[in-house]
Amino acid sequence: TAVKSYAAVDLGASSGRVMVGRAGRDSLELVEAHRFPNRPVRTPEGLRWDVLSLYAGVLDGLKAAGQVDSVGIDSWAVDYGLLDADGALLGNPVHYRDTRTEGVAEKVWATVPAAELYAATGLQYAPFNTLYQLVAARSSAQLAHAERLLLIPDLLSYWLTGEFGTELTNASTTQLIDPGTRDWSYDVAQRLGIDLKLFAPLRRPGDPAGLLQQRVLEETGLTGPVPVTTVGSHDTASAMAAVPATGERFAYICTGTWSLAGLELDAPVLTEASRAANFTNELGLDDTVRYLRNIMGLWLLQECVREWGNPDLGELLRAAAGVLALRSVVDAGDSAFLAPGRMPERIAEACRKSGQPVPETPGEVTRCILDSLALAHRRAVAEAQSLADHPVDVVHIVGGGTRNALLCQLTADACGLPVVAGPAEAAALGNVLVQARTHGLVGDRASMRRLLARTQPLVRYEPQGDAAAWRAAEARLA
Ligand code: ADP
Ligand code: LRH
Repeated sequence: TAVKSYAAVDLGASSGRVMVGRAGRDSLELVEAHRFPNRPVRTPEGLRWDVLSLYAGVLDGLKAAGQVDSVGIDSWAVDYGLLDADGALLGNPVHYRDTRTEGVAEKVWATVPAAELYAATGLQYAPFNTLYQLVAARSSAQLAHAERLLLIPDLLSYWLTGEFGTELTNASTTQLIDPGTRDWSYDVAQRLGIDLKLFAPLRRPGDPAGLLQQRVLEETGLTGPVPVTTVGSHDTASAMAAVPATGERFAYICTGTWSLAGLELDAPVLTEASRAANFTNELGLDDTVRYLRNIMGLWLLQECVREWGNPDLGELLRAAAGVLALRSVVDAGDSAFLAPGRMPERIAEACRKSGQPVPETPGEVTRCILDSLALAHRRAVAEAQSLADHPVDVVHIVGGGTRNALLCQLTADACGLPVVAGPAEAAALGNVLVQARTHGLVGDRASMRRLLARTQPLVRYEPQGDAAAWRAAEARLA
């Protein structure tokens, strides 16, 4: 039977990669063509993405990938580039961890109260939602000169094809989409003075997104025509599409720079209790809702490792495994940990403030981070089930964090549920599968998941240890 090759461009906050997926009716194989660091730059104006270096990585990756039948692009959410009337990029895209949105939410809520905003958009409060970024930029010269706003994957797609579009799953992270109509929230935008004409027309996973331009073909050595196919361009939407669940009663945790923990639902949960618990309703593939909470994730560890001069991760995790469990925990959902810098000290301060032993060695700090993440996973999985009235009996972990066996075991222990870990490159696999489906190689979402469960190496962790210890640790943070 036919096997086709798809290039998945997947840009995470810590690294970008171009993966090649070979998919057939009963086969799925993923190989890495090229991986490159994603290093934000602190300029005098603030924290910026080095989007040209990312684009160079994409071109190198497509060259290394060789001839493919189609290309799909996904990346982290919320951020964007602005283009002038000539289609030229205006400045470097602002990083969602930049401080420009500090204090902006209060201004927004004075016009559209937080409860109304939640009812209209279903999005959790996060200072970096595109809506707050645009309000923060309202009087900037750059925005005044902008004709077009392209979310990061749409910007790269534009550079590759010359065509504009706004992909829906990622658009749902702007806080300008109504999860009920799956169209723009015209009223919210108008009241906040956000010009929706900046956005290119919406497109959905599976829609054609143009062909690689002649210059791109020359640069990459590919032979045209090579189509770009719209995928779930939000990395978390693509990762969810690659959760290898075999039933309906599952929770998922996408672990990488962030931990995104929650459920796949048919309809948004817009209750006041859900808003108070800060759960978000982002849009997934095929009219699904990604009901989840953002947890700081392995960002906490990445920042410590950077501060410690990049010691070996394996050794650090072995040291952490030897540290007394649940000695001290921090609230891994706290946006106090959002900004970069001084992470070991900030974690120590949080432990001191809550009257717990202060972790000193890198092994102790690492253990504190992993225990805290597992505890936040437990809370999110439990609260999502009760807020959405959707019980689960298994937790799927996907993303880079599946390579961290200690984190997976602690998550199983904390949740009191079996954990199935894998695939690690879930976003790239979801990206490949949507391309394969568009070109007729796989069927619906359930058959995509069955294919994953059959072909991808997965590791199962049974819950162990003392459930009371997790309850007690949770109480310490209350
Ligand atoms: P993102 O897409 O957000 O950049 P990834 O999904 O690539 O993130 O996950 C990156 C994280 O995965 C790293 O920060 C690290 O904590 C973890 N990780 C990657 N490789 C390993 C490994 N070999 N052992 C343990 N953890 C790993
Ligand atoms: C993960 C992610 C997450 C968003 C964050 C900004 O990469 O896309 O879903 O909340 O980045």
